[in-house]
Amino acid sequence: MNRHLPLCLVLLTAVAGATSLGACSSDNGGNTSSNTTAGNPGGTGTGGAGGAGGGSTSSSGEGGDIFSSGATTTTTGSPEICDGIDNDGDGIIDNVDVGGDGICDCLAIATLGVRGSAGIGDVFNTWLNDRSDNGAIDLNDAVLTPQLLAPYQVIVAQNLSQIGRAYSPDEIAALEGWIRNGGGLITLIGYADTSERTNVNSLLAPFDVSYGPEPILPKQGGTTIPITDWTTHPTTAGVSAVGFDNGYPVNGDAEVIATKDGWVVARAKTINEGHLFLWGDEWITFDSEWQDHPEYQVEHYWVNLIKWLTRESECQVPIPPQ
Ligand SMILES: [Ca+2]
Ligand SMILES: [Ca+2]
Ligand SMILES: [Ca+2]
Repeated sequence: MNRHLPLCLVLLTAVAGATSLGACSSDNGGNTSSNTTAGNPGGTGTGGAGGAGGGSTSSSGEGGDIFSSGATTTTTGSPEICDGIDNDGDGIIDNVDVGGDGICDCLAIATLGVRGSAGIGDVFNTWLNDRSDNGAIDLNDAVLTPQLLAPYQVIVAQNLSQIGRAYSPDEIAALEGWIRNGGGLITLIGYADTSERTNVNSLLAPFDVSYGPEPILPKQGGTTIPITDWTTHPTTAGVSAVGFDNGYPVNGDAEVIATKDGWVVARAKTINEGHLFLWGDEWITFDSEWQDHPEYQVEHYWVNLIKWLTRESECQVPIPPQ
């Protein structure tokens, strides 16, 4: 899937870290407006380990049981690197997490639309850049095509009302096809634009889910509304509360993940190897929500979400205890 990544790592290895990741990011999706300027120590470390890759051809011998879920899976002894191959033969492609932060270092993630500004900070800048080699690629208003979407494992739809057009049937079909082929999409809402449901609901229509028209759960007393009623699900493990402010209900044919005051505020759906998650708000994207609210587990929620959205055979790394 992330077929551009190996070149990045080869470059990093060849020059012993002298090449910045900025050079890599332009190769990954061709988007020059991304925020991937920060060098990442994890990338250098995994690149350096690539010298032992000559022995990785023995991984073919593990093919018979690579999808075994047992903890005693035999591995090849080759270090895992971000190259689209299961180098260590443990059944998972590119499962690298040098920092042990629960975010796969090889993760290929992109955002659509524009980020919110009602809170402070942005989960897709510093936080994600510190935890994966590539950070998040900002696709903003790019025309959705199969070629554009193919490099990414996870896509986050932010405020789609500012892209200056309605998504075309071809774009809707491109995103639908990407999910059915194993992509993971999470949609956010609640940016307080009166037309904000139109574009996101058009992208969601092929999956029979949507955001309802009722603005719900505005802040009270200057603080977000705690969401506390959760379904047992991989995305909610260890999560007891996160904040919500002025979002929309999540309707349609998908598993209920969270509710508040009779409204469904999150749903999840698995489509083939792909995953779809709808959250009824955008306040989980603001760093201030987990810095100002020790009673919330927003950061842990994101780690859970990104892992669940990522295809099960790729980039799966252990989630550390909180
Ligand atoms: Ca592996
Ligand atoms: Ca690999
Ligand atoms: Ca990481």
